[in-house]
Amino acid sequence: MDKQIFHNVCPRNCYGTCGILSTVENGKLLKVEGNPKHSYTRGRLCAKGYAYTEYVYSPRRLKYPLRQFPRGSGNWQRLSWDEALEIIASKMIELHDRYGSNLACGYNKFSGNLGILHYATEGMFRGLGSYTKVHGDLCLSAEGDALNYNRGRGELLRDPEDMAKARGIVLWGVNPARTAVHQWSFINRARDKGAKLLVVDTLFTPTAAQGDSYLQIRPGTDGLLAMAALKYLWQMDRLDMDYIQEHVHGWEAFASYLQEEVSLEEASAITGVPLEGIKELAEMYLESPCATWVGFGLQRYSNGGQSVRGIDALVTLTKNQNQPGGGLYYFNFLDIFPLHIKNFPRPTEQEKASVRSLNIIHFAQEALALENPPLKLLWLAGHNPFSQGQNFQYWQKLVNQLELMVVVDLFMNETTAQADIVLPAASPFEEYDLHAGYWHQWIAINQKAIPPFYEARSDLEIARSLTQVLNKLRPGFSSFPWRLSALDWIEGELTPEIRERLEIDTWQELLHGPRKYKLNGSRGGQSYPTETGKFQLMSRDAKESQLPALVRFQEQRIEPPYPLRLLTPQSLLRLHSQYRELSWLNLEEKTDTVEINPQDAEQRGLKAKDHVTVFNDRGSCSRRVEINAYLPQGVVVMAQGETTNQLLTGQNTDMGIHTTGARGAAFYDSWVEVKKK
Ligand SMILES: Nc1nc2c(c(=O)[nH]1)N[C@H]1C(S)=C(S)[C@@H](COP(=O)(O)OP(=O)(O)OC[C@H]3O[C@@H](n4cnc5c(=O)[nH]c(N)nc54)[C@H](O)[C@@H]3O)O[C@H]1N2
Ligand SMILES: Nc1nc2c(c(=O)[nH]1)N[C@H]1C(S)=C(S)[C@@H](COP(=O)(O)OP(=O)(O)OC[C@H]3O[C@@H](n4cnc5c(=O)[nH]c(N)nc54)[C@H](O)[C@@H]3O)O[C@H]1N2
Ligand code: SF4
Ligand SMILES: [Mo]
Repeated sequence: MDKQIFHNVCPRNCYGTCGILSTVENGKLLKVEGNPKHSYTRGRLCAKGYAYTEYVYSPRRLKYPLRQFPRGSGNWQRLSWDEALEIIASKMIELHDRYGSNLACGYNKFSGNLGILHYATEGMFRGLGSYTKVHGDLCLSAEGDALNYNRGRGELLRDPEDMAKARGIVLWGVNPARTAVHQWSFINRARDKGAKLLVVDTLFTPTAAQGDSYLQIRPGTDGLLAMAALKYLWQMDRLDMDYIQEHVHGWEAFASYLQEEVSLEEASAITGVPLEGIKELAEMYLESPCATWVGFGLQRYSNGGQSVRGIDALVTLTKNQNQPGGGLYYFNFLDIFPLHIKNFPRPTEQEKASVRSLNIIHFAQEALALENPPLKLLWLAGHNPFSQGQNFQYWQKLVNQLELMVVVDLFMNETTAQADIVLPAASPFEEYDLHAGYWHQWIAINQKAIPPFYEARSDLEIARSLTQVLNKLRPGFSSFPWRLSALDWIEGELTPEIRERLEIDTWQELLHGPRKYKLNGSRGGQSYPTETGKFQLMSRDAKESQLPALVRFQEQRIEPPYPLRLLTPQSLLRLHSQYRELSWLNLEEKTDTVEINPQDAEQRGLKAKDHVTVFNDRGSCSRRVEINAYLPQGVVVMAQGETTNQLLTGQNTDMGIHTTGARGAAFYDSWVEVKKK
């Protein structure tokens, strides 16, 4: 058979959402490459993307449904799909008959695959009428609310490709050298035309190493740095007061705050950024258009949202938001699809059924508190909470309470190890799907390019087949429209309005390759959908949410219970806990070290390679010491996930309720001590 080329999409929770061209021969995936027609991916993938040919055929991929008996024993038995689905369906029906509703059944799904058809898991539960669901987000939350308070609801819609037009770029708490490698072609295009690159990060990252300037900042103090930069510009008479009068609400209160409470010297002492650094940063904003990219790292603090409000004020008060290529870049989700797969119409009595919702960040703890009925069946998909979550003691208790725990995944991991039944998920090459990124503006259909690996099924196929079994055992049990295929759902999502913006007549045209979604012009920062129609330095909504009404620096209120702050950022060759199985990606990742500053090490009598215990009142981990002279004092770094996350303290970010239904996870508000073994 001839070689065929298919269009695929990397579905990870990643800035890239890359367009892939897959070469297939005799049903086998031979090669993957970036789609050159995709103006964001531009013919490239990251190392994880290029490893898909290993990923798809990895001998460690799950091939069949499996049952573990007893739970946690490692004693796995192969099941047929019929057997597995019948066990699950019978348990659901039994729980329904015992409790008189399906509330004892719940799911917790997260970001393993961000394809639209992966909402099938939500749809499958919605079909039950009553059920227990999940809300909130482990990844981001605070920034969305922060920007709503300042600018009103609505998307930012900065096309990241426009960063190429900027005359100055500030990368603030973002590490694209690891987390968004494709952005470099746009950053470098701007630099080729003379743009300066300034990086603000607590860690001297590979991104910082690329900067013309690097400002090392103490964790959680970015709001103060932004305030100090604004104070400096104001003192130097470099703010356009006419513009501020016209477009900004709350200037008077803000000005008296700057006047009375912000001192450059004090800001320098608290942030650790020297005075010259504060001035250099401030002056970047006078080189309009200046692009500021605020990453997710910055907001993983109990004052993270308030820090973002401050940075946003710096961007806007210096008039950069209006400039082509300038302004604030952040998460840029095209929230355009109707998502019929999780919003399909149901019978009236089901519409009235009650649903319980748990915050993903405190899922296990909240689940344990449920009564009448307790949670008895849990379905996990696209999520590895036993590695990436926190508060494992609650998770363990929850597992003990469950009568059935089902996990859908492609590989065994810390979470499948706790399951009764594990169902093998299809890889992106084995299913149709539809994708919109959360950073660029490309929309794409992911084609089914190869047959499923052994008995793997997509989350949609699993939802369809379980629904069928439920309705066979108990007619009318679920209203999930199981007859609809992947392509039926995709057709329904590509509404006439969306097709118009993609400049296609029929949805099938998208099968021939991704398209860029045309925006209806940009708002340009002239008027804001806020209560006052202006950019708000003072927000009534914020005040009503018991937050500071004014944009200002918010000190962290937590008294550090241990001397060293633990940072656990993303790593280059992992996507959180994913890809550990692949030999191609196992070159450089160190998961057994704790990086520590030389003075902190000396105080504790530690030398490189020493075996140590990193601990707090939550738990303890064995690690080897790595001395890192670039680390600020008082900060240690460990790879996230696995055992590390037992040390997290479960704090919330200050904001997030409006955007995701719950405040976010302040992963970096965690503290530890290190001692020699
Ligand atoms: N290779 C790879 N790429 C990924 C991922 C991955 O796991 N691996 N994960 C994806 C996902 S889900 C996400 S959410 C994104 C996240 O990607 P980014 O938005 O880049 O966010 P983080 O990597 O969490 O943090 C960015 C930087 O913030 C810095 N930082 C921490 N605290 C502070 C602070 O107080 N102030 C300042 N100024 N900086 C601080 C960290 O040192 C880090 O370098 O990456 C995505 N891309
Ligand atoms: N310490 C610390 N912890 C963190 C963070 C941090 O900065 N520090 N960052 C947080 C962030 S930003 C995030 S986004 C979360 C990520 O949290 P998770 O989403 O739980 O992380 P992953 O390890 O990516 O787990 C996704 C799982 O989905 C599976 N999967 C992939 N494709 C599919 C599919 O098609 N179907 C199904 N059913 N499963 C699939 C993968 O194999 C993997 O097991 O971690 C958070 N945890
Ligand atoms: S992990 Fe991110 S950058 Fe890498 S191929 Fe996937 S979407 Fe692209
Ligand atoms: Mo994330």
